[in-house]
Amino acid sequence: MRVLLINSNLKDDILAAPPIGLCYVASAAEVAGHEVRVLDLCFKQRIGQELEKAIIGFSPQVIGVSLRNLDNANMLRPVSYLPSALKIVQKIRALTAAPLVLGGSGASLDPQGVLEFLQGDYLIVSEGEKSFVALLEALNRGESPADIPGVGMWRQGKFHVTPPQLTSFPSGNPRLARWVDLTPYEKMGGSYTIQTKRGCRMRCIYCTYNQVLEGNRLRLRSPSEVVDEIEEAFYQFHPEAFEFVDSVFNDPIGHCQEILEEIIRRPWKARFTTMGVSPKNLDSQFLQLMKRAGFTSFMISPESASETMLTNYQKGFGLEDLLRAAEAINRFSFPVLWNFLVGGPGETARTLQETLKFIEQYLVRKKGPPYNLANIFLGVRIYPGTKLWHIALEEGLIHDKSNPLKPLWYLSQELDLDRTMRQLYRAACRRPEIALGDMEKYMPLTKIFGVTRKVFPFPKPYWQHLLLIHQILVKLGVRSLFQATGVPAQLREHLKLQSNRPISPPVADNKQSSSFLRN
Ligand code: B12
Repeated sequence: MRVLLINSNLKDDILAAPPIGLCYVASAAEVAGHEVRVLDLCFKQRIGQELEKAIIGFSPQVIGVSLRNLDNANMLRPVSYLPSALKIVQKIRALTAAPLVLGGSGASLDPQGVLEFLQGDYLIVSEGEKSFVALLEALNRGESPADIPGVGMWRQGKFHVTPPQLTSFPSGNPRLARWVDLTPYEKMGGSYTIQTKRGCRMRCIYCTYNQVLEGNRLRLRSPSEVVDEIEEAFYQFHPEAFEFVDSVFNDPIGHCQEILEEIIRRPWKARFTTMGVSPKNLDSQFLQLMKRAGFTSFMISPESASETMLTNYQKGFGLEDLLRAAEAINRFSFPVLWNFLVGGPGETARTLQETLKFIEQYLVRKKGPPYNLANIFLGVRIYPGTKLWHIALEEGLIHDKSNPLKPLWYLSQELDLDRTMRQLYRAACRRPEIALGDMEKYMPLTKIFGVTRKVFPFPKPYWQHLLLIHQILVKLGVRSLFQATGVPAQLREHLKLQSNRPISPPVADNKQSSSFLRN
């Protein structure tokens, strides 16, 4: 069949992410004998014309659209990506009657809601390779795909979905650069992305990885296969850096070490980064291995530095692990982006103070250049299928008709919002190492890095330079102006509206929970 796969993610700033998931699906469909084309709409100026060109010239028999993000999961600066995705789908519908299949992490988080909102014909929950290929075969034979694992669709007016089967890593090399032009991503400081495993065995109460997206059964790729993929890309496309996109890069530690050792054994030298490093098993020896393999930066998400909150979030590590990791990190010169989540169950002014104290004690380096940036988000996004969803239901923060497509937030009722905002702003105005979620409004300005890169070739990834920008802003006193008055009142109003159960439900009654990946 002629299959057109479209990336609807238009986020084109320094966090631009090449659509690796869509490439996995494209490669699987091609291997199965289909004629496949990929249209990446990120960085495109004229979306309508791009769609016309791709659809009219090719006459696809099936169209797949990836929805990576529903929103930016940031309560202080909420942005929904659904309106732009809807416009893309509407344009596609105006151009062709080909069946439209939705997929991607955004689509998997609320399959029924997304299928309904984006008016798709089918939706693939969780990983796409096997389910999408089976769906194509069923459509080709004129059969119903209703029994294929991971397929969501309308049946007799009702939403029907079958649980996905996540038993092994379903494919090898997604051949990212075969499908997508990585040049604009590289200009924005992006990297060639690599996945070494699927599944996450952590049990963080708010997280979707182990519940909804990848399941909690680890499915590891062989280290040599992973490094072969890197090697092939290194010689063919010469990317400036590679980025591992695993949920948690260093779990299981043995598998991760084997990959790093295999990289070290190869004759080339590449640069690496990743977003998913856990403080558990993070010591000087491991960091040394990362450095030898070519790591130059990474992200880490402890979410809190309060023992109470680490327990409440079920992070799977304690304060001792975190302090040991921070001390080890400070012995190296990696730029590190630390993510913190303020406001989960049990958060109080005291637990927040413990986190801020940790940041001041461990992330503000006493001597030498600063390398740590603490990114603090207030409010925890509540996703269906997670433990936090049930906690929020019990506490009345959401109700049984809550619509997950609208960002829903958990904010500890033990927090005084006015005081919390003061605590956060004061800390952020004092320390350039602290960025608050509302700084995301300046994210589009980061495109300047892409424009000026020839004159100022800053090292990549560009997020590490946010620290310099914050330093300048703090010195100039500009950061104190950011203190948005009225924010606590707005947040309170949002939470009130969110907890009000509507008289007529916004979503159909036959809604199913997407928690079927839970063991
Ligand atoms: C790594 C990562 C990042 C890295 C990306 C680095 C990079 N260069 O790519 C960084 C840290 C930069 C990042 C940033 C953000 N992220 Co992020 N990220 C992830 C993470 C952990 C992995 C994504 C990934 O690459 N997976 C590997 C690929 C292979 O998997 P996949 O995309 O899901 O694809 C499979 C299926 O979905 C499906 N599929 C995919 N497309 C299609 C299409 C069709 C047609 C079909 C049938 C199937 C299909 O098949 C694929 C193969 O099996 C996910 C969580 C997760 N575990 O998935 C969050 C996640 C995607 N991120 C999320 C968010 C919110 C963001 C940000 C908006 C945060 C922010 N405020 O800035 C930004 C957005 C960045 C952007 N450009 O879009 C959310 C999205 C949920 C939501 N609320 O909408 C997630 C799900 C985490 C969460 N909170 O649950 N992220």
